[in-house]
Amino acid sequence: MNEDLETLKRALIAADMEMGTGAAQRLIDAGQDPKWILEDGMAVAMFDLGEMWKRGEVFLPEVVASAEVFKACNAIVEPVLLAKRQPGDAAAALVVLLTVKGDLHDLGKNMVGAMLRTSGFEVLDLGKDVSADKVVAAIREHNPAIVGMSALLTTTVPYQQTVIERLVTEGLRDAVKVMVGGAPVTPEWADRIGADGYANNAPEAVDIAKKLVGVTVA
Ligand code: B1M
Repeated sequence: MNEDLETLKRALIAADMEMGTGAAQRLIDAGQDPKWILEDGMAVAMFDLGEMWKRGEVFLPEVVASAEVFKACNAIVEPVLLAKRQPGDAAAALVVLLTVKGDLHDLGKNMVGAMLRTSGFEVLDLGKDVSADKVVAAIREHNPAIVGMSALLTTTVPYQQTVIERLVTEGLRDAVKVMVGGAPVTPEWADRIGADGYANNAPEAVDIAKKLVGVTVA
């Protein structure tokens, strides 16, 4: 157990900006792996916060505040992650990344984007609340290898299917691989909607993206 990582998790849950950014900085200064800080620390804390929210132990304003602390800590950790960028075999591959229409959750999607960039992918981030129209336009304009869709709400997950169906009607489905993710998304759902890949977390998203563009994963 790392004391600073535990402090960072506690700070995210308590929405304590000073404690959070301080712990994130100490972890970085100590040379800790940014992927580990993000996945084993920050993502876990937000999941725990979600469970507390479900149990009525915290409320929306507190979650909004925690998300702000998350962003500030991410601003300390992500540059170190990106500095480790290894162009590698995936360098030529472009990923268009987005959170689907109706959904404003973007912390996980941003984490996926950062880890893809670190692993040599180019990433065009369309942001959150993104419509199928925008996805179609981005594919036509940028010709990506992969479209990656994140969804965090049970009410917005079906929009991943809407986008895939739209790609079919636009004659674009064979031009691009589709990867889906987000906390409520399952491998079964990904299969059902005909996605090419599903990932449970950001490091896994990198492995799946590499497989989708034909790069051997060690
Ligand atoms: Co919201 N929220 N939220 N929220 N929120 C959840 C999702 C919820 C599960 C909380 C709960 O009730 N326990 C619940 C959804 C319930 C449901 O759908 N059945 C919920 C709700 C209800 C809501 C609102 C409706 C609340 C309201 O207004 N009454 C509202 C909806 C707004 C909207 O989107 N239209 C809302 C709002 C918000 C905030 C704005 C306050 C904030 C988001 C801030 C932001 O993102 N900028 C927020 C937060 C922070 C959460 C929780 C607590 C944490 C989400 C998060 O950031 N996790 C969340 C609880 C939970 O998820 N258990 C919750 C950290 C992040 C690193 O993890 O996003 O899962 P995650 O990403 C992971 C993996 O999923 C994966 O990799 C990431 C890294 O490992 N992954 C991918 C993600 N995308 C991927 C894409 C891939 C591959 C992997 O390929 C393309």
